[in-house]
Amino acid sequence: MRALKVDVLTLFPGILAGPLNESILKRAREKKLLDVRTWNIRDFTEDKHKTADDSPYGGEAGMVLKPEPVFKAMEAVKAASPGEAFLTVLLSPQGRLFDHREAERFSRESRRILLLCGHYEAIDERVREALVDEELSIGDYVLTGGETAALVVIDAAARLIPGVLGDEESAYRDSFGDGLLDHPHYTRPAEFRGMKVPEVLLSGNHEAVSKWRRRESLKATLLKRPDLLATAELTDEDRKVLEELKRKLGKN
Ligand code: 4GX
Repeated sequence: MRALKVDVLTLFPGILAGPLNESILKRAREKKLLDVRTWNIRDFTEDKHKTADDSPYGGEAGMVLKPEPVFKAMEAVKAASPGEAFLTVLLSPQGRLFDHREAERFSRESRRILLLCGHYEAIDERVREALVDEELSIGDYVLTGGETAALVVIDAAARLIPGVLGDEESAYRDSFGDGLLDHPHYTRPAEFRGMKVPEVLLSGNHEAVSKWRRRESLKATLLKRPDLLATAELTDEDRKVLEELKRKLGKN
């Protein structure tokens, strides 16, 4: 049985608690397919004010996460799983961009994944140098902290673990697997306020439905995210359909 094992180091474990205790992630944890442990960095401070941050050397604005509590916390995480290997990941805007491929890689990772979430503007560089294997970013924008980024990574990787999604849901799992955007979906009624469901979906012709879906995926990708076509898995038939769509949509 494959499982995703994650330790999250954070100053605000409460940010993760809600999302991990709802819906699919909650069920995955109950089924032992997802094991997430959160650790509060503040518990590893030594002074009576439990100081985790300090002002930067060299005099600039903002605060920096201190190295001592992070080193201590990481030592405690490792001591709690003796003999286990870890992949330590820092979430920050300076990281390599996290995408579906990275999610796949994490979902197949046998080591425990240690996610380090900074809150404040920065983290002491000695943490990065001594403790971090990889630095990842979930996108080119700035968050208030790494916790929401850690949740994105956990969520995207967990749903790829076999058994996390039910049969009904897992049909959707591949929609990014081939690098294309999803096709449109419809449910009852067949006509709603004058808006009709495409005829082919009511036809019962499975082959025609599959062709329609593929075509719609290609169309959505061409119109909304043409950059994805460069790396998508395309058949010769896909390429023909794309050429035809480009002509029709005036994309040439
Ligand atoms: N994708 N942030 C981290 C503080 C920080 C800065 C530098 C360590 C080093 C982000 C993102 C993100 C804001 C999380 C700054 N910690 N994380 N935080 N985009 O914007 O992952």
